[in-house]
Amino acid sequence: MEKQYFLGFDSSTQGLKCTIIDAQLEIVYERALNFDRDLPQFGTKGGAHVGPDGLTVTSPAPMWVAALDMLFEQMQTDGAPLASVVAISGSGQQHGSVWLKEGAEACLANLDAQQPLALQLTDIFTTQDSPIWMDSSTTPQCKAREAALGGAQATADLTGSRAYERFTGNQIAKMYEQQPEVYTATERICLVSSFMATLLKGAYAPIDASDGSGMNLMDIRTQTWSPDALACTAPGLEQKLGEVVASHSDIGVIHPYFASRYGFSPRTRLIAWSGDNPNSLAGLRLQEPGDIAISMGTSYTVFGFLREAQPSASEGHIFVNPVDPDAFMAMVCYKNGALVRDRIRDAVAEGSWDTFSALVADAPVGNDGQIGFYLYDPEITPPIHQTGIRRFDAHDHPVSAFAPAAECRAAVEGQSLSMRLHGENIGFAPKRILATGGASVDQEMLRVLSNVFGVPVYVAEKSDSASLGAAYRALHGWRCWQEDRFVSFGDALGGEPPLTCAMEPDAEAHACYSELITRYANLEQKLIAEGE
Ligand code: XUL
Repeated sequence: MEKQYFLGFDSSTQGLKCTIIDAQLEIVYERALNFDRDLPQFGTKGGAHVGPDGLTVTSPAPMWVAALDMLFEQMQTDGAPLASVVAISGSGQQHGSVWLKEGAEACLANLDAQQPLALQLTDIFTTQDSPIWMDSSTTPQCKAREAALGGAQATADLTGSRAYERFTGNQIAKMYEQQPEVYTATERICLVSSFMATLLKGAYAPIDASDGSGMNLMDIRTQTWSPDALACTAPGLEQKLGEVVASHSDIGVIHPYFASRYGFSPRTRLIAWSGDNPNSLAGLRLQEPGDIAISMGTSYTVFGFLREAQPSASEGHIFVNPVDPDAFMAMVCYKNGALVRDRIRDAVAEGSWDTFSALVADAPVGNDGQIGFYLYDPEITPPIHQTGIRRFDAHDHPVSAFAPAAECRAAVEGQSLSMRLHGENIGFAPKRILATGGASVDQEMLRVLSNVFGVPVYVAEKSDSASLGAAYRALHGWRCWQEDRFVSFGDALGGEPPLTCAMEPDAEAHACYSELITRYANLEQKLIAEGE
C-alpha cells in the first residue's frame, strides 16, 4: 500500500513550523522558520510589533502568508513527501485575529500557481496589523463585557473564561470602537488558526470549537456563538465570524494551487486547525478525563482533559476539548515558573541544580510547616500584582528568611500546592500527571508533584509540541472523515501513548500535603486581599 502521511503546522508567535508523521505516528520530517530571522522585512521582534502605549501588540498578517510560501518552498527543496500527505491540520497562536475585506475570498479562490501567495494576497486585509495574544490594551472592553453579561463568573460560565484582554471578542470590540471603518469593511474575521486553514483551502475556513473558546464569544456548552456575547461586542458580528465546527471536522480539500505548485494530491483533506494549547494537549496524547499535563518552562502551564466544565472567574480557562467534542480541556497559566527555581538556585544553591535538588531532599516533607510565595513577576494565577517574596513559619507568622534547604523546598512545594489548589478550583481531578519542560528532569520536583497530587507522574518522551499535535489531529480528523463517524482519538492513534512512569506517590506524604494545602490557600487569600 502506498504510504500515507499527515502534516501538522504550528503558526506560533515567533515562527512557523511543520511536522509530518506516518500512520504509525513516527515523525518523518520537521522544519521550522523564525519570523525575525527569516522574514526580516517585516521588522518584528519575537514575531510581534509593540505599539507606543506598550499595551497594544500586533503582528503583520502578510508575514504569515509569506511564511507559508517560504516553508512550502523549503519542504519541496528538502524533498518532503508532500505527494503522499493525505491530511493536513495546524495550530495557531490563540486569540489573534486576521481581518479580511470583501472580495478576499474571490482572491483566494483564483490563485495563480506560478506566483507565490504573498504577491497575490497583498490586498485582502482591512488591517495588516493583527492583534495578538500579547496585547493587553482592552481593559475597558473587558469591563464592559463583564458588566453586560452579569459579572466575571457569569462570563466564565457562558464562555469558559472571564473577560481577558487578549481574548478575541475584546479585541474586536476595541476595533469596532476605535477603527469602525476597519470593522465595517471587514467581511471575515479569522483566528490565526482559521486564517492559515483559509489559505490552504482557498476559501474561508471555519473556526473550530476549541480555539473558538478563547474569544469570550462562544457558548462553550452549545459550541455556537452566544447571542449575548456577540451583542456586547459589535453589530453584525455573527456573519463576519462564520460558523463554528467541531475540531475533528473535515473542512474540504486543499486548493489546486498547492497541488500544482508543490505536488500535493488534489484529494488531500484539510482538518480544521485549532489553537496551539489545544494542539499541545493532542500532541501529548491526553485522551482520558484525569489526564493532566504540567509544562514547566519559562512559565508553567497546567492543562488537561475534563469531562465536566467548571469555569472559574478567578483562574484558568475552559476550552472545548480538541479531540473529543463531548469533553473540555482546562488550562491554568503561571507567570512565575522556572525563573523562581533559577533564582533560588543562584541565591542559595551555588547555581547548581544538583545542589538545589540535594537541598530540597534535605528538608522534610511539608517543610516543617514553612510556606513561601515567590512572586518575582506579577502573578496571573491567582492574580497578585504586588511582586516580592513572602515567607511564613508554621504559625503563619511572616519571617524574613529560610535556611537554604527550607528555601529550596518552599519554592518547589509552593508551586506544586498552587497547581493542585487552582487546578481543583477549575475542575481538575488528576489520575496521572505528565510532566514536560525543563524542570521535569528534576527528580525532587517530580517527587513533590507526585506527593502533592497523590498520583503517579510520567515524563513525556517528546516535549509538548503543537505541530506534532496538529499532525495527530490531522490523522484523527481524517479517520473520522473516512469512516463518516466520530472515532475516538485514542483509537485513531492506536491506543495508549508510550509513557515512562517517573514517580509514584507516597501516601503519608500526600496526607501531609492535603493538610498543608488549607493553610497555603488561606495565606494566599491574605496576599490577594493585601494587593487589592
Ligand atoms: C493562551 C495564550 C498563549 C498563546 C501562545 O491563552 O494566550 O499561550 O496561545 O501562542
